Amino acid sequence: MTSLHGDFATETEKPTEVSEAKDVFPVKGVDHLRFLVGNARQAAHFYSTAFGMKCVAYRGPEQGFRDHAEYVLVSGGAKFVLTGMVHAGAPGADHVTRHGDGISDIALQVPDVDAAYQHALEAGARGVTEPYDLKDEHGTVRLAAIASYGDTVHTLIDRSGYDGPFLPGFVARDPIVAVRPKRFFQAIDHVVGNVELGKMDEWVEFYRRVMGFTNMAEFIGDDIATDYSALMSKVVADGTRKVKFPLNEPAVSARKSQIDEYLEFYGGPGAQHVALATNDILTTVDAMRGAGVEFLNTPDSYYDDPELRARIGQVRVPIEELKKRKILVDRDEDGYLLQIFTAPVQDRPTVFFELIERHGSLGFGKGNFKALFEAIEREQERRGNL
Ligand code: TYF
Ligand code: FE
Repeated sequence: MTSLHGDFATETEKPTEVSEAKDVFPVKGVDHLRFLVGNARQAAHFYSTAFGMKCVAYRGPEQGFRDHAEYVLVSGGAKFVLTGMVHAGAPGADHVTRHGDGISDIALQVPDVDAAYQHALEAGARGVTEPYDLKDEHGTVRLAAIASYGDTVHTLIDRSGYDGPFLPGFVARDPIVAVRPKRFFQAIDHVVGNVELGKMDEWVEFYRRVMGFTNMAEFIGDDIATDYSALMSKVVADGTRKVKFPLNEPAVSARKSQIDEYLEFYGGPGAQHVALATNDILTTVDAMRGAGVEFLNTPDSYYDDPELRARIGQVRVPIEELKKRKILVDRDEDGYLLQIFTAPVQDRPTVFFELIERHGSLGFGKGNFKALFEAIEREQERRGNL
């Protein structure tokens, strides 16, 4: 039986002081996200029609991989792998039982898999799969995997010796639906993790120690947590800020935190939302809504607030265009951003997506946290989970 992350599993805890973490663990970017789902064939259809993604590769029983059907979808530089279990005993079946559809792997491109893996273990990370090669007629890819929060892993990938459709073993395949003339988004902007109460700083420290990531200025501290919503959040990023991982934990409050709701329904820590970078959020939101994707509502009062108008100033479209579509806007010292959030994309109130159009701003929409969290809480209430 093939395993999703190789057959090697070890418990290695060897925390050592590492001074120059960044040099031993340079990260080139997010290679792909793997979604473990109940039905990859239908998920591939959803991400093709509703997210405008293009199916480019496949691997399954037809290629001799008897456990899984895997569809690779791309939109610009963003790559999703949708993995479904072909029979009950397939690796990953328990993941879907416990978590529902979710993100099992945030795969990172690194220049030297062996060095990165060794460094990660020395810094206290748990090894999931020792470095190994995948080979076919298109070349060789080196991979390894380390554990992150919950059951989430980071596969480490060096694909410099390969020029095939995705990874050795995968075959190129035709798109599932006619390819859209214009892509909906072109990159993964950030991937957010929800961790348990009191664990946020431990995971911030994990990314610092293991990957040399540093804390970005923007975070949701006690002030915002108590005023707006019951969560705390910090952002870690690599030196180039190409890879950004905000980390949330629930905060103690009178009502059930949105993070508590996630943890309860996901069955533990996991990836909460994926922000997709677009350069035309208006067209993308229209297309996604037209394809049946639900977005969180923003009350008209948000747009009519004179304070918001003054703070935002001029953006590339009239505010009315944003109001029509419930798109949020925030500005900081570097510029502004437009953003909008989908409702959860599966039955469980767990994983959702964000669309983000950046114009200079490197932030995450701090000015929108209140409006956003109120919208999330309205949805929580509708589900009876507040
Ligand atoms: O990634 C972020 O930080 C923003 C805001 O539960 C956010 O998208 C933070 C926490 C949350 C939902 C959105
Ligand atoms: Fe976000």
